[in-house]
Amino acid sequence: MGVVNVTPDSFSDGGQWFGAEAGIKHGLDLQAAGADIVDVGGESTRPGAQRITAAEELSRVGPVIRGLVAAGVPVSVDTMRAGVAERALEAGARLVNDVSGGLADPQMPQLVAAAGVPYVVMHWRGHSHSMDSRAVYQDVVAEVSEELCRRVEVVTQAGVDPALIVLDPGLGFAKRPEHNWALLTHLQEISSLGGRARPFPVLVGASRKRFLGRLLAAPDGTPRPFAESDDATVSATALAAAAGAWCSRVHHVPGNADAVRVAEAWRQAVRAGTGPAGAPRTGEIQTGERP
Ligand code: PMM
Repeated sequence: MGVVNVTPDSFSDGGQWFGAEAGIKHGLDLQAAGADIVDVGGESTRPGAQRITAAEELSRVGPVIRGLVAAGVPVSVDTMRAGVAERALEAGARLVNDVSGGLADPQMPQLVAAAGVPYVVMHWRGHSHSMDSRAVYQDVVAEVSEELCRRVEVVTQAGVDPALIVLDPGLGFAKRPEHNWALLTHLQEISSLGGRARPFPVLVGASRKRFLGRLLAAPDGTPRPFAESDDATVSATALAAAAGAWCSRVHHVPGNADAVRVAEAWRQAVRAGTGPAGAPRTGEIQTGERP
């Protein structure tokens, strides 16, 4: 999933694709680079961000969604507002990506249910201005799973088909770096919500997030700038996809599209119990010999 943030202030790419023409061009570039879905959002969720009005949000995303849909691009809308999602779906968006999992706007689950489209339900504890103070967990994997489980109950009660739900641990949203790493390494638990027989597809949004910038900090502690953590994002995508993630939401597609293919080949080989055709099995490689 390639990201088009039609905002002046998103933390990782704010201002770059602000304006319909720039947003449409960027969405087309993301698709050409290998994105299967282009996610269009108009409201920044960077920590500390203040909300904009629904009218402003719609005026940002509407023209970009219409332009991309007209060009045949599969589009998702990144919004917490049912009214914005409704207009986006009318304009041809095919998926609703709600970072609040239906908490910010109680009308959202009914709207998605009536539309019958896939619904990304992300783990969320509150709006951006207050999320850092909510990053308190005893057992982050168990608590995020429980809180997502509750959201699944609420949205399915509102009529959303469970087969159309995609779960997202919400990396960086009310999460400290150690929380993000714990969640990334326990995607199976998120997918099965602690024991369901039928797992949910999982979307991971690690791209350019602060925990990657901090991991890659300079010796003096200065975090790596966002745009320079794309290689780390590719690594996270490969590991998440190899662990079974359904989708990786990223700002810079090429390396990530390759990583998804590598991970898929990896998973196939694991399932088949062999490596790619012609490759020797691990047991056949002698010490010191290069395969
Ligand atoms: N992260 C951001 C925005 N939307 N949607 C989902 N499903 N998952 C995420 O992790 C997510 C998201 C914030 O990142 P950005 O402002 O750089 O796009």
